[in-house]
Amino acid sequence: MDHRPEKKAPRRNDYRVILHFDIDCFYAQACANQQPALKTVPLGIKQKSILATCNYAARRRGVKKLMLIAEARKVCPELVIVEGEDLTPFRDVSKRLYALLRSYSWSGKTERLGLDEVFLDVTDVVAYNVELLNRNTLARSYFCLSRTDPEQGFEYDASAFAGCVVYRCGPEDAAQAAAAAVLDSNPLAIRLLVASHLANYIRLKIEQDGFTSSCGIATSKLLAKLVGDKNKPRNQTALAALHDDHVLSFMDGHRLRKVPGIGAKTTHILEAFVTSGEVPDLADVDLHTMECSLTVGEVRTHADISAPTLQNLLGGRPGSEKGLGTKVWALLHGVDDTEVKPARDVPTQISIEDTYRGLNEVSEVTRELFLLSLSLLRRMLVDLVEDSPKPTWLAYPKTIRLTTRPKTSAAEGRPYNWSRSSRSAPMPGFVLNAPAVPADEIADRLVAETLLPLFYKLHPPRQQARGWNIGLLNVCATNLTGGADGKSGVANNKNIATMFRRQEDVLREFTEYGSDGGEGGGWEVAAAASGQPDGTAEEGSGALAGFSDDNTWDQDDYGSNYREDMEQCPLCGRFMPRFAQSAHDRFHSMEQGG
Ligand code: DCP
Ligand code: MG
Repeated sequence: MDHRPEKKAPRRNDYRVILHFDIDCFYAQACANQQPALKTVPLGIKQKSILATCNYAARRRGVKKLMLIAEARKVCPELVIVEGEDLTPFRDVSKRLYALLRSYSWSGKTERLGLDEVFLDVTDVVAYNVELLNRNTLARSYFCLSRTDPEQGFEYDASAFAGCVVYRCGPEDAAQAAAAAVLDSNPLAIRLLVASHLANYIRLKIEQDGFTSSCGIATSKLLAKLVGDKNKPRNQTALAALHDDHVLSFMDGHRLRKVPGIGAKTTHILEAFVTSGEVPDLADVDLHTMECSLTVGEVRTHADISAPTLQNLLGGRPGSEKGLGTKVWALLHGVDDTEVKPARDVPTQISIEDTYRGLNEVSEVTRELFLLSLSLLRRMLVDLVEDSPKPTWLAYPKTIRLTTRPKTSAAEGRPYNWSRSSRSAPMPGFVLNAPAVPADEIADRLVAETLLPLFYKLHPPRQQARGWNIGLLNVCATNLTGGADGKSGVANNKNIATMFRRQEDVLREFTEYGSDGGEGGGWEVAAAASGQPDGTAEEGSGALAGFSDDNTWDQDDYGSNYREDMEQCPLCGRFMPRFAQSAHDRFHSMEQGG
């Protein structure tokens, strides 16, 4: 008798149309816009000793994202390198581009992923415009961008797709796909075709704002993100996969690790199972040395793999997401029903952090807390204060939290989240005096009156003799109210000030200690985050962490050169050399909310 599991394929819903935009070499374009001479040279953006990114001229010469500066210089001696430590300009551009993208959404379903990626659910806009099509005059169609103002729109040729198309099982002539749409009257193909013109129009608008981008057009976030990657930079691709078989063959060719939602741990477990039939103990997993070329197809078609077996393999591990096996089984089939989350006007929290080689002196800690406070204030002013007609706080953080972590060395093999501990206090009312009072005055007071006292509670002066050895400081403005929850609307300065006075009387301080993660990895972070007494989420719980368990929607291939000293980020699952960790921590801390 055959005991092979039943391989029941999950059902895919194709009723949505989703666009995934990704700005090309984001930091590099942002810098080049500020210094146009950089537009024509191979350009790398430096953070500590690595390249956060590089432009495509540099990539053509062999430079890669996250390469060591020294190596990049060797590969491309003419590479121009620009400092990219200060993320403020990138965040500001990100916010502006996001607002532009949002303006094309009718449903408000516009979700950011990191600083330079946005999903738009345009199902409603597309359905409206499909209704408007006249089969006899397709080449002279008009795309309505507004339901109420017919003058807002553009002319387009609806007899052809805009940009590239992956049709049936591979990239084929867009004309063929258009034929499927028009001649065969395939409603899905028609919707994707119409959406491809909207994507093209929006990309042009982004270009008018100075940025080229890439876009994927499909029926889920998963498929849109994967297909958008097929033609980069400055291009777009629609996945006109009209039948289950087409979707499966599209998925099958991808490396497992490239699938958003399938992370390093999952990949490792599945690889061991597929290649040797063994189920590895997670404690034995050495994700640092993991190389995996396993494809989706190899796993999906494996005789012993099904939804229940995946649930056995992946589910039930400490901290693992409920239903992980079923989710992975769905992803292998190109099925992803997760919604594009509606936009928020203000972030849920704002945090700024940096890493250090071990701070031990009060003066060092004071200086760093001051710099972090300044950045935090700047961020708060950008994200929470509306400038016109006069500066008005849209939302206000009721709590300020300080988190620290000791410095560890690579040799100790500590997980990223090891020994993080935090203390929180009410946010002092004087921060509201910004922007009228200069930020450095407020930052000075914040350090002296709030942050240093919190620091001493975490690290009593009597312990200084043993060495505080601070490896990370994070200052977080959290527990936002006002516009933040989308309910209370816009608050004005006066009642915010009243609120501050009241809460300083009422709010009690609380302490939380980071879990000593043990095995490390994102599951532990998620667990640590869930226990926030103020009900807010921990760093990374914005776009990225909202998506996945042990993994990320935003993965890169970090190459194999750095494996000997690699560390996995628990927030997004990326591997990176330890020296890159600091820049990467900051990358996450800057991308929250908004
Ligand atoms: N970034 C970072 N550290 C990482 C990943 C990204 O600092 N580990 C920053 C630099 C990038 C930006 O975020 O410019 C966007 O990340 P992407 O992965 O989208 O990379 P790029 O936009 O630079 O390049 P691409 O053209 O491949 O999208
Ligand atoms: Mg990008």
